[in-house]
Amino acid sequence: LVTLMVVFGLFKTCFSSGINRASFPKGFVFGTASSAFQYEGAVKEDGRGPSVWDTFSHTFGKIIDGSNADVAVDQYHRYDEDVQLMKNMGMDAYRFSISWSRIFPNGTGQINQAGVDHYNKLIDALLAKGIEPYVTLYHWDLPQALEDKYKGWLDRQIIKDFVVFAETCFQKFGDRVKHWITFNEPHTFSIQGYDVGLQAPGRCSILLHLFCRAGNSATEPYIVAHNVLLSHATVADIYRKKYKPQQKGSIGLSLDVIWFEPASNSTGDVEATKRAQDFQLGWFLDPLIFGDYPRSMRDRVGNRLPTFSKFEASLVKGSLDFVGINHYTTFYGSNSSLVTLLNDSLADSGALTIPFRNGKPIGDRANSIWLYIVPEGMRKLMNYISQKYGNPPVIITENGMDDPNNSLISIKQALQDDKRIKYHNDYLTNLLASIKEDGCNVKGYFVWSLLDNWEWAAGYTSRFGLFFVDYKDKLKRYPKKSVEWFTNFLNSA
Ligand code: PSG
Repeated sequence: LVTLMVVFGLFKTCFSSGINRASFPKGFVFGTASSAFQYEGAVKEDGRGPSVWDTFSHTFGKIIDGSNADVAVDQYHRYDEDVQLMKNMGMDAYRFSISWSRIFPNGTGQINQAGVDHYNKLIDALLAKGIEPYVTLYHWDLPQALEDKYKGWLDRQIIKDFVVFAETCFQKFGDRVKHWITFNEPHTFSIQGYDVGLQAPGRCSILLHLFCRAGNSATEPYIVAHNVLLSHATVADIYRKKYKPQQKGSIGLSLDVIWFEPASNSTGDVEATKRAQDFQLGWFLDPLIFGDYPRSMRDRVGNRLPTFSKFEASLVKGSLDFVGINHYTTFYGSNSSLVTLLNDSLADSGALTIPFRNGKPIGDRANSIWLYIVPEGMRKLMNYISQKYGNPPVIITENGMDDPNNSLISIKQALQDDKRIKYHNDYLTNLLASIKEDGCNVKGYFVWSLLDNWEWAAGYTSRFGLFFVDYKDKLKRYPKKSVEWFTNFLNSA
């Protein structure tokens, strides 16, 4: 009887809602995602130059476990093995990023051929196994040289240097790479890097510069975001005119979006929740689709918000073939002027967004303090984008959850990730409903992440992988139960 129950239980977790690849439209892409700094390691090999994240992670007190990504999960050397893992699951695609300072160790100038060779090998290994590369050009690892030279994203010179880096990638890899993501989460790195200082380059002015030596939390996040938008648009324009006609690829970017649910149905909270979404998704997607920042941002930020010239506005507007969305969680939104005390960009929205109401969490929590599990948020977000922005093609470029890195439990226990299976099953069920029942134009889904990896300021304390990485034994990879689930999902029917 016990055996029967176990078998039945397994059956239930595996097939409960009965969805699988065949439930999705033909051609829908399934993949896993990663980024160079979190995966590669080999930070001093083959001529790679340092990035702002090397500097930041080696600064005392910035990473909770005092770790760095000098080795990370060593994908620089183990890409063949990792590609085989994707292949075994039946994944269609792999999203990874190119380290700018491997290609240009000084950010500009001389190309480092060894860096180009590495990505050629990775791309060829993927294609040899029938896996499509989706390439992110900028996943936060700015060459330190450009930070030193002119403060990186704060200076307009960055646009020119990013264009050279991007064109080099199109020239070297564009014969085989057909999906380009210029930027990963400009909202996250503008806020974390320049408003609260919790990520590289660690600039802020909150709390009288107690956390950060330099920075201006009221202006710099907006300047950074503006230069990112202009960089994206310039590169997209060049790609479409010079490379796309032969290479026939597509170009977009990835935006992090928390779904916000009004904390109450009061007008104040409902309006505040709309503003919160303007200040997160709208900050980037309004310019990219409509050609300007949201009205609420222009009104509230005033002359601290940079403006687009007529030419720039027309360059930015429509500069996407698809919208990449990194979606993990849902928070409540409420009206609040309390946060203005901080005198930073977060205060400007006049909205408080937190995962609690009356002391009760909005959903079950994963390991990250910001990651609450609310699967319906996925469907609501897809509908919001479709309705507000004219149903553009969307790719979910990240979705996933983490477990703690718990050294007290055995590997065998750590592989039993039923919570992750349920997370993906439930988010995918909602995504499917947004496509099939609501008509949202979603084209693909990438799991964050293939492997456990180095989670920025959280270091190695967080495990987002479908595969467990044994940091104590030569970085061996072990499939969690979710690997079996995805293998069934992708190969049945
Ligand atoms: C994404 C979304 C939120 C916070 C952090 C991220 N959120 O909803 O509050 S960062 C993002 C990133 C990747 C990370 C991964 C997990 O692109 O590099 O490892 O998500 O944090």
